[in-house]
Amino acid sequence: MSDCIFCKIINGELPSTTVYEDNEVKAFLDISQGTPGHTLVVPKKHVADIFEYDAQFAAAVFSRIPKIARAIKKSDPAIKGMNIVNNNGAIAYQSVFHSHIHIVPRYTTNDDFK
Ligand code: DGP
Repeated sequence: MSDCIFCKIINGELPSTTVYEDNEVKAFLDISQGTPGHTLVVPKKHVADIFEYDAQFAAAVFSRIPKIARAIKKSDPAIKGMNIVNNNGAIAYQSVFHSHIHIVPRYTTNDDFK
């Protein structure tokens, strides 16, 4: 999709800080950094939301999450947990309409949460 921010990040037309990448997904730091290390896992194929996933695509995308989450957790001993969130539709607070999964690290205190 030519006007999609996340397609442009995946294609290297826009900068991002890559956390992980393979044939199916790219994971990069969320620009908002809700907490430090807030990461988006984004399928390389442009799909708007979960309603466009079939089982095989879902398996490919979601199977990456535990590995990426573990790597982020390992990167900082202060990370004590994580929220893993997938917003679908404007009413559910989706603002970028290229499907993505948020990984939001949680620390000893949540004082840094915005
Ligand atoms: P959502 O509201 O679930 O659609 O989340 C979209 C997220 O995308 C939001 O937390 C901010 C992030 N975001 C928006 N534009 C950019 C960008 O250009 N670069 C990066 N890294 N993140 C972005």
